[in-house]
Amino acid sequence: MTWWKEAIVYQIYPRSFKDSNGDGIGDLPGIFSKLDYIQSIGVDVIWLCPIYQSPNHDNGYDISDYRQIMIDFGDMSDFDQLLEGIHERGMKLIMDIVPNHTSDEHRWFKASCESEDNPFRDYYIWRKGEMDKLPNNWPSFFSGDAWDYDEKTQSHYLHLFSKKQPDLNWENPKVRQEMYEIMHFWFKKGIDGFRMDVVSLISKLPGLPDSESNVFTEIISQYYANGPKVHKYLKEMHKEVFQHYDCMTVGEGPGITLDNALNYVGEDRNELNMVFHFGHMYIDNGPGGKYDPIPFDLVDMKKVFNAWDEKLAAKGWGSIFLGNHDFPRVVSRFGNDGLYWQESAKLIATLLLCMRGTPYIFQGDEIGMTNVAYQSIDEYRDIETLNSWKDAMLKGADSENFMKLVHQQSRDNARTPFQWNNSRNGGFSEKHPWLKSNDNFETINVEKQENDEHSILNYYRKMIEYRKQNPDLVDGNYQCYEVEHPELFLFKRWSDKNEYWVLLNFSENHHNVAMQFPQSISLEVNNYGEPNGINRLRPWEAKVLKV
Ligand code: TEU
Ligand code: CA
Repeated sequence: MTWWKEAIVYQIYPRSFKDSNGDGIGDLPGIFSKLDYIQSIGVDVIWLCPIYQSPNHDNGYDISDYRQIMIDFGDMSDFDQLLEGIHERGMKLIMDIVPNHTSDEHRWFKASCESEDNPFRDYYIWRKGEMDKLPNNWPSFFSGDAWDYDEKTQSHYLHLFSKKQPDLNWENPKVRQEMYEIMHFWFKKGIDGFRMDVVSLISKLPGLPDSESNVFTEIISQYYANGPKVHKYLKEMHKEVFQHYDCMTVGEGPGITLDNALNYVGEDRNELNMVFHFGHMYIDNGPGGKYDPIPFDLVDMKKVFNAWDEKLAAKGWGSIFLGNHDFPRVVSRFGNDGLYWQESAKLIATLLLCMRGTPYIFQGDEIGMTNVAYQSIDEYRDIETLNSWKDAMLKGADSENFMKLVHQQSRDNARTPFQWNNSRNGGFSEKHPWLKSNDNFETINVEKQENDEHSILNYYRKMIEYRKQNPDLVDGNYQCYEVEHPELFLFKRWSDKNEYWVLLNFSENHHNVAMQFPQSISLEVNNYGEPNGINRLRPWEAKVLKV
């Protein structure tokens, strides 16, 4: 099996992982100092969120120089040391690259604004016209319009994200070459692959037509994603860059659906190894998006997993994730962060590590970090949260109600400082961190869980070890049972040689599993200390059985 199929990935949000120099911001030496910890979890690949030079309007997803390290995070020698430390421990590193847009402070964009005949003009997407007449009706991902006006040349430029993130014009072959050279630059340093930010959006619809939908997820899939040349570009990228290295590629793919996924990851396509799709991540979004939520339904989630597994089974490969730096904490969102915090965090680990595909663990989920609820909007830092707040207040929303939504949905839920121990700021930093620590660091932290063999952390270690010893869990067949059951997620994994059953109770209720298991079945992993009958499931109980 290829290494990236067997791998388990650990995602680091550098700003929030570990501060080494007391400025309140996580950094590369901080990560370096924790490599033994990361290795001890048993993961194989580290995915680093962007660490390039950036004015940090969107925490590094607005890059102003793709070949420099962000000053807050250290310098190139810190990077080289980190990469060496990762490789010395037998792990690999994938970098996060943002090919769809740059910062407005990137020298390309500054030049592009200079004049209509500047050689960099066509690096971006400009439309000449009057200030209050927008080129089309597209909304940005971060509230407001996807266009901003530049007086100097009396033109609008397109930005699908914030106005400080102008979209690049991939039609321009020079833009594509620049991006390929940047990738070579990092591969030559020895990195092992890329996670590619919103790569599904790089090819724009010809003529940039008005959207006829008001439902944001529809706008993404019908107007922003999967443009007519996206596969041309990805094949070119593969030919120019990826095929020269033994690397792993995963494309972040808002708008990628079951119907077009294989065009990106089909084995015969020479494009990407994997994509992140959002089928399950947008599941509780209403028509207005994440700040218009609808109740989460386990049956819907199972159907998403089942359909994607089936789609990719024969000639593709999936990525399995339940959270990242853009979503609420998994235990708060899909589990129970109150009475059954411990059990449900372990249940989520069981799901992640028993599915077919490459699992991605987001930092802190391995200790069950939870959502945060700051009192005031002033404590929040995330641009999406702050823009949504402003937008809602302008529209006259009730601030108390909207604050509840912020507590539930904000991306800052995932970005609070990592909780290492019960000292000041959870051991993340000596100084006031850039984003306030979650108050619960005294009860939820690494140090405490290291000393408890039944901790969530030690369960992750056990589950990872178990997956490694039972590789049929990586690529064996998958079948879900009792799909319509609203509280149980039951599935079988098997090969010619082995058969596994995974029983997950996503509720506080006791359940009996109707299945008849053979006498010879054994209980291999369980998130409760004391075993009970094979068919019985206690609240949030998770079991892995082997025939
Ligand atoms: O995210 C793209 C994306 O689809 C998100 O905007 C997502 O829909 C939203 O955050 C859910 O609330 C990527 C990065 O992961 C994100 O951090 C960046 O802000 C964004 O691209 C722009 O680069
Ligand atoms: Ca620092």
